[in-house]
Amino acid sequence: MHALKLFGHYDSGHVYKIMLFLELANIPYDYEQVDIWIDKADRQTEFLKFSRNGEVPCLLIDGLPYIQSNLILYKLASLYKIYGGESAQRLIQALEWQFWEANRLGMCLPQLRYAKLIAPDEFNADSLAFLRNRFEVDIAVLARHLSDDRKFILDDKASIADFSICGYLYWADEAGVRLPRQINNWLERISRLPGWRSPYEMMNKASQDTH
Ligand SMILES: N[C@@H](CCC(=O)N[C@@H](CS)C(=O)NCC(=O)O)C(=O)O
Repeated sequence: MHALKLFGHYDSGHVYKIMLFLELANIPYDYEQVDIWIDKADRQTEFLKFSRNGEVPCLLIDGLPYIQSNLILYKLASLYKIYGGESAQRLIQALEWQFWEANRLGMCLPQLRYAKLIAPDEFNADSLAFLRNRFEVDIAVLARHLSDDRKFILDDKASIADFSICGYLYWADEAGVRLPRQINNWLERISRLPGWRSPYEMMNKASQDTH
C-alpha cells in the first residue's frame, strides 16, 4: 500500500483527471487544496517545495513528488497495473492519447473555459477564434475515433486515456462549446462507472473533507 497525497483545486480539470483515477479505483489518498488564484509565492511552502512550477495537480507517492497530470496518470497506471497499466502494449497506446491530449485538446479547451469563466478580458477576438477553430478540429478527431462502436478510447475498458481527455469535457458549457453526440455518449459511459462524480462534486467534496 502506498501513501498518496494530492495537492489540488476544485477549478482544475487537470486535478479532476487524477481524482477520477483514484476515486474509481477506490485508492485512499490525502487531499490538500492549494489556492491557485493567489500569487504562486503565497502558496503553501510544502507544496512549492514539491511542485516545480507551483501548479496543481501535484501527487506525492510515498513522499516523492509527481507533477504534470498525464505523467501522474501514467505513473498510477503503471504502479497499480490498472486503467491501461495491465500490459506494456496497453500502456503505450494510452500514452499516445495522453500526448495527443497535452498537445491538442488540452491546448484549447481549458483556455476557452478560462476565457469564458474567469478572464474574458485577457483574450481578444482573434485568439478566441484560434482556440475555437482548434477545438472544432480536435473534437472532430475524437468523435471520429469514438464513432465505430468503441466504448472507451482504447477498447471496451476505461483507461487513463479516457480520464485524461474527459477532464475538461464535462465543463463544455463553461467553455462555451458544443459536443458531438459521440462525445456525449462516451462521457455518459464514463459517468456510469462506479465511483464517478461530476468535477465540482468530486473536488469540492475532497476540499471540504480535508481542508
Ligand atoms: N500541464 C499541466 C497543467 C497544470 C495546470 O495548468 N494547472 C493549473 C490549474 S488547471 C494551475 O495550477 N494554475 C495555477 C498557476 O499556474 O498559477 C498538467 O497537465 O498538470
